[in-house]
Amino acid sequence: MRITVLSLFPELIATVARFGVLGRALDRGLLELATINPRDFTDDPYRSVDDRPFGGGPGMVMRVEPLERALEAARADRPGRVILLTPQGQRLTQSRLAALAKASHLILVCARYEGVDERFVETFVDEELSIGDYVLSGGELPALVLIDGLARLREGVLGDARSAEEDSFSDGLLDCPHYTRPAEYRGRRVPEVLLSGDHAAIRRWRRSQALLRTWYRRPDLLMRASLSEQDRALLAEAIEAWRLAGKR
Ligand code: 9D3
Repeated sequence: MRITVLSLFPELIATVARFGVLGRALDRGLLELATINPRDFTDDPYRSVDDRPFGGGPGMVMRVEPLERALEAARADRPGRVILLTPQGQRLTQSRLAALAKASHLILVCARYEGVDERFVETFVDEELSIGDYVLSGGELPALVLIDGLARLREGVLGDARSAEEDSFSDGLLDCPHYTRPAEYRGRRVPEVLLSGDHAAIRRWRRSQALLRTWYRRPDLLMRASLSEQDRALLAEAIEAWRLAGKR
């Protein structure tokens, strides 16, 4: 899979992408990342990529021509799905990530200033995505969020010990709590079941904790999750234990 990012700050994308799981995926050729700067496609002496909004008002708008030429360069040797990162987009979710991970070429367009000329969106953009309802200063960090999420879904990026399938959110639930040594820290012991060696009991405990946490912290997720009869029984039992422990 190739990802081409159109950005006025290509070094920001390239720098962040060097680290961790994503960096290793790029090193191993499991993912190809290219950046294109629309400023390199301007034709005036000031290399201006933005201009004042028709109708007046504060802020500047990204001009359509440098973006169009940058996009032409991005598609020169392979067509691609064009995604604009914008606060006006559909919310990025794990299922949207999974769908995008199947593409052969994604072209991510990052806006700065107030946004891009709407005619660019109408003419060239296939999909508009937001990463959440808060105000950032541009599309670069959202693009990196998207790229990071995509990289972990590519075959071979994660070790086979842990598949992307068993991730939190692929089954619509939050993750269970995790512990490592020491077995006691400041008088707090790790839940005994995790030390028991009883793998069926451990699996049940983890599932019940995932269900309980999702019920308590993110009831919105629980509403959409498809729970088995056994899940429902586990959750009912966990809620009862939680109430008896006086947590509420
Ligand atoms: C404060 C400026 N706002 C006008 C009232 C509009 C605005 C324009 C440009 C708000 C944010 C941005 C820059 N943001 C993005 O390009 C962006 C974004 C975001 O801010 N939040 C969540 N997801 C995304 S994806 C792209």
